[in-house]
Amino acid sequence: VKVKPKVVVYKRMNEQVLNKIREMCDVSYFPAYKEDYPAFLAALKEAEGVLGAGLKFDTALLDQAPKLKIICNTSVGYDNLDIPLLKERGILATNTPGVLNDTVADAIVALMLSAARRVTELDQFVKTGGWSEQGFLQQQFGVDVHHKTLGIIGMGGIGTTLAKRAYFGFDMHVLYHNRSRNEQAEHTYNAVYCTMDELLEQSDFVCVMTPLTAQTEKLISKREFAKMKKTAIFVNAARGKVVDEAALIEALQSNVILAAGLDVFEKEPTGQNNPLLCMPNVVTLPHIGSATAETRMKMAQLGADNLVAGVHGKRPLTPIY
Ligand code: 8YV
Repeated sequence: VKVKPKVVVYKRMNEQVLNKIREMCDVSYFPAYKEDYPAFLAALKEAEGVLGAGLKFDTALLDQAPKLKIICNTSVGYDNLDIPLLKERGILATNTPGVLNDTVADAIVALMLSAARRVTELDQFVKTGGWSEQGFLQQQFGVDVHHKTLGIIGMGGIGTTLAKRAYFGFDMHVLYHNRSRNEQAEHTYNAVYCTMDELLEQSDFVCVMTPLTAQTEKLISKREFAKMKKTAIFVNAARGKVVDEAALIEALQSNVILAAGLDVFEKEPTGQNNPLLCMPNVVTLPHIGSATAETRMKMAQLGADNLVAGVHGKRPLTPIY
């Protein structure tokens, strides 16, 4: 009888996907691994593959997983992995690119519109009885999105999908700054490649969508906010650490920019004492950019397919290297 390779799944996973993995692997499932860490480590010690998101696989943890052949993220971001270290140890690594582009781009548009039209603030205004006959309707609220300029920092899969929505859905003028040119976006959405400063100075909406790397940590800081328009709306659905959060707080408090829409934070979950949570012109989401039922299913399925392939000596579908 062929022995099934041992794997660890350390993130809550759809039962249907889990059972598909169980057909091919001996699964140790930890939907809340921190609550049962000794058992998690014991399983990791025997595991040839792991599936989940967000857990930092540093040297210390890898030393406790001597049989590991593959680490599979159910996320497009892989800042929890030290790729050179994994290469050195001959451990494969995979992520889930592409399947979440539309869902995350939708969430970014939701943040843009909510911040521009002050949806969360005005929703509370109505629900707490603020809407009365006395003169409310004479006041102007919010700013337009259509026909404005959107600056995308990081024109990868999600950025390009966002550019499509902005260009075709809202008649926006799209600028972008990227490590390399994106001819498809330029041709299809008339996106204009520009320097970081040109983008910051000309954009009404600034959206950062880069991966978190040593080069992008605190990429957007005091200097960048100062370059933005006073009417600029800043959106981050990448990683919190791509932004100097103290500089963002200061820029909002001193009206250097108008508003922000944030799906990610330097520290997650972000504590109640974070000033960003007390600002009416800041719309916040709990890192749910990709978190729709349909897309999380696709991410889980892709992660599972990578895992099963990797522990059976086959090339995974979406390897990082
Ligand atoms: C993940 C994300 O769901 O894909 C990413 O990189 O940030 C989200 O889609 C999150 O990282 C873990 O659940």
